[in-house]
Amino acid sequence: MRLNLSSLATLPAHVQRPAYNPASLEVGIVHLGIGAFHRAHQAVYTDDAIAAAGGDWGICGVSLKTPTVRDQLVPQNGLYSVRTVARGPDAWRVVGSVHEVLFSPDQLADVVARIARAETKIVTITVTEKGYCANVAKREPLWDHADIANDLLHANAPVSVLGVLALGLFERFRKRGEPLTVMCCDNLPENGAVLESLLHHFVQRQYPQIMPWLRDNVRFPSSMVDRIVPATKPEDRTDAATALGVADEGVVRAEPFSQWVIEDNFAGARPAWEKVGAQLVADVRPYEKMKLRLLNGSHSLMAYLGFLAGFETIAETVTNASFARLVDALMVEAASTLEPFPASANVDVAAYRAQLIERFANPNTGHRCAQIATDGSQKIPQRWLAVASDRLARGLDVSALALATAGWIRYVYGKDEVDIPININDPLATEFAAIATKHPYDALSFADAVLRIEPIFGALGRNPAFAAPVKRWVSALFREGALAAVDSFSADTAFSR
Ligand code: CS2
Repeated sequence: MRLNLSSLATLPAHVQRPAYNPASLEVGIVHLGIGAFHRAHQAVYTDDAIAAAGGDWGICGVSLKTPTVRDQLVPQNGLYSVRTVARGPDAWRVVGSVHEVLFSPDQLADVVARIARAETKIVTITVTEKGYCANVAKREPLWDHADIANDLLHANAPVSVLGVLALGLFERFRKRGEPLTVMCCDNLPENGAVLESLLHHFVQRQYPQIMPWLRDNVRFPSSMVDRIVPATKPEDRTDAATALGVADEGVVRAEPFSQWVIEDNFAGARPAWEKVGAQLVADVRPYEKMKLRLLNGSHSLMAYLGFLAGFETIAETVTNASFARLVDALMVEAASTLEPFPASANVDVAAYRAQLIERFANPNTGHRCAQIATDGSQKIPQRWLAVASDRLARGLDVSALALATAGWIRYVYGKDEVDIPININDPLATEFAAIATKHPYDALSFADAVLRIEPIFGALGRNPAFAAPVKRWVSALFREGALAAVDSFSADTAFSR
């Protein structure tokens, strides 16, 4: 038996299930990029909001790159379970908000029709940082990126998120042109403004005739999303079968914590997300900066150095005392660059930091360093390098950030500490491999060449106040390994306090 609308009634009592009839929903939201994160985050808020306040907020989930999720969820009528991995026993719930799942390369016409339908009020997006095919600093598409180049040439067979969205918007404009909200839910600073700019640039080239409508009718609120959602493990499927009594191919695992801060800037109606824990605010920037620089910054730090030191997961890494001190030092550096929150927000950065350590240390999350280590070229600019630039501009030191950056550089060298190749999953992987081949085991020249990759480092890579300590740490990492380097950093920090 499979989880689906007919088996829903057979679920054991301990499994939370939709407090409404999922079959009766109409689609009000199109979500592009229906991976595990969306299913454990926005879809859960929407499930709760429908239960709390009703509304036709069914989600049409779209995959752009692989049909896996569609193939898992269509036989289940969109239903799937979320396994919440706390320190105590797991909790299971079945989510009913996903109404339909499409794979855009196979079902493009349906995707476009969904975006164009008047009943669709909101498009949300999680395609990861690299999915935008963008120069984020310039807020412009990478015009020579293969996917963007394809979409400019074949407007009716787009493969990129910008191409699919532009085609859907063009169709919406041609039909009745109702206003629409498009909300980015990826870990990018000012993600709404970035997406708006990317899309405007793209549409300007592809469908210039809709620009006035686009400017006046389509809103791009920013949002800060947070929940640690590791990749689903094989045991999640076996355990789901036991917990639910039916098979669930779409199960996702997630930590108990969840946060969603949304800029209150919608073109039309939206689910009552504020009734179920989301915060609707005038300005998301202070929240997103705190989350990106403290949570994601620490994550990336642990991912590279923890991996090199031989740790499998974030929890193992953060429970090592030297790593804990390094994470703390990175958070101190990052915290000094945050923006003030409005007094009414009631945010306590010290408590937030302590809570992060608790979350990282949850032994049941099973969040692998190797998973977070992917796509570093797309992540480290907003997680670390912006922090380093801010601090250097104020004459402050960048000790922990320099070691973090060195850890990433050592990682993209592509061989671990016992010379086993590392599978570098990054859009710039070929570039890193070419640099490594040119400078075999030459820590300084390798580091120097990587620091000169302009799209990642910009001017910071040429600033000796940053480059010099980074290079020193890269040498130390090649010489002594990550564990020894982190130990010596931690000993120095302890000494200097
Ligand atoms: C992680 C994030 O994979 C990564 O890069 O840092 O996915 C992180 O788990 C989420 O942003 C938490 O909200």
